[in-house]
Amino acid sequence: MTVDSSAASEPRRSAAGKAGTTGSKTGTKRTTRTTSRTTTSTASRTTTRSTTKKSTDPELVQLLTPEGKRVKNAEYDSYVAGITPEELRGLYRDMVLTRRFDAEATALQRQGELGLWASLLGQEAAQIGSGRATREDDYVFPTYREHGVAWCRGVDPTNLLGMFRGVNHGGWDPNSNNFHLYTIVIGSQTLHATGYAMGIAKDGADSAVIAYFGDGASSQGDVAESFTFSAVYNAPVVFFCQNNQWAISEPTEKQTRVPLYQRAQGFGFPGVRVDGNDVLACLAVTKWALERARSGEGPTLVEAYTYRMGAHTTSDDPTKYRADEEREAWEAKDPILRLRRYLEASNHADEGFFAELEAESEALGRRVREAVRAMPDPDNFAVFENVYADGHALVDEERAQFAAYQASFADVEGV
Ligand SMILES: Cc1ncc(C[n+]2csc(CCOP(=O)(O)OP(=O)(O)O)c2C)c(N)n1
Ligand SMILES: [Mg+2]
Repeated sequence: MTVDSSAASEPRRSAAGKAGTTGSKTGTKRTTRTTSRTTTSTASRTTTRSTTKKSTDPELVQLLTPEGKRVKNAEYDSYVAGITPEELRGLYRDMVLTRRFDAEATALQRQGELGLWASLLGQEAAQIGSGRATREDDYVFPTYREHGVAWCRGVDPTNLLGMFRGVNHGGWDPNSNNFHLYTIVIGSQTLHATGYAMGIAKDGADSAVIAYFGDGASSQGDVAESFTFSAVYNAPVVFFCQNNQWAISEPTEKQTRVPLYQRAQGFGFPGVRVDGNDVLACLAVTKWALERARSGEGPTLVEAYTYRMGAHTTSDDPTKYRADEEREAWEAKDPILRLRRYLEASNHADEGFFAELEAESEALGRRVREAVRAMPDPDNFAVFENVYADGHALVDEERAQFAAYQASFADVEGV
């Protein structure tokens, strides 16, 4: 891991319900956010949402402003206090390379090399900050968009692409990097994470589990069940919700009446809203939450407040349901730009560093492109393998039907 976790020296917080001393935690008497959203009556039904901060907005934990200014935070500073310039450059490098990889994957889909791609554009800080907060022995349960977290866990980026090309069902061994396979069934991985966390607690391990999910997933019953079980069993799990404001075409307002982090209070554990475009804040808050889990204090909900800059997937067209101004407002809060500004202002990186990184990014793009094009097509019958450990009559029947279907092409070719 790039970042030393020994800075996590702040005294442990008390258990659920007493955790909040700042406005950004649950358990405090904060007024909830009133959202101001005007729906346009255009044919495309795009929406314009207020991006100006109101006095009723819940506070974000923020350590770096969009202008790249370091701001003090009494509660979380200690978690990044020992961070070195080299580690800061490392976080920057992680975000730049992740974005480059993501752009390459999007281009590969457009060129017909991938069937689909789910871009993480805009969410680099949330993923790199939280990913770098994890320890090697922690276990990560991602959705389908956690390319930055995969990068932090040491999963080779080319391995993420096989499933999107349709040549395999996963592409990596989850136990090699303690990074579970991508999960498309929305919210279900939070249950897997909770069960896994209950298991490692029974084993007496001091590692922790982190489950990623989205604002849309927060409406799933699976997520509510995970919250209940993890709270009641005091499971060492961090629920990391990337609130990127959209669940395909549904805005967050359609998922919840309260800021998402406040949901945790009803289940009896702390929730925190962090600036999801601030890599330092995401690192600090996730370290804190993982420390709580490791020291037996149970689950935490972290809501990383961010924005999906791109389409939901390459099959989606966001211009049909949201206004350009919304995206433009979030562009000003770009996670990579703000760390660059900070690095430059504090003389932690020079032109040589940025130039080298640019070259490294291009090399990564090339490597990914070549690797995808060279991926062999799978054996047509591989899909029937590994369905049941000991085989199954129905699978045998389906395999036979498929074989007959394949054979039917031989006739056509022979005509
Ligand atoms: C159980 C289930 N229901 C519906 C879907 C279809 N679906 C795919 S992505 C998605 C939206 C998820 O939104 P969110 O949780 O906010 O994650 P994001 O895509 O924004 O990262 C939906 C409804 C699904 N994959 N699984
Ligand atoms: Mg979302």
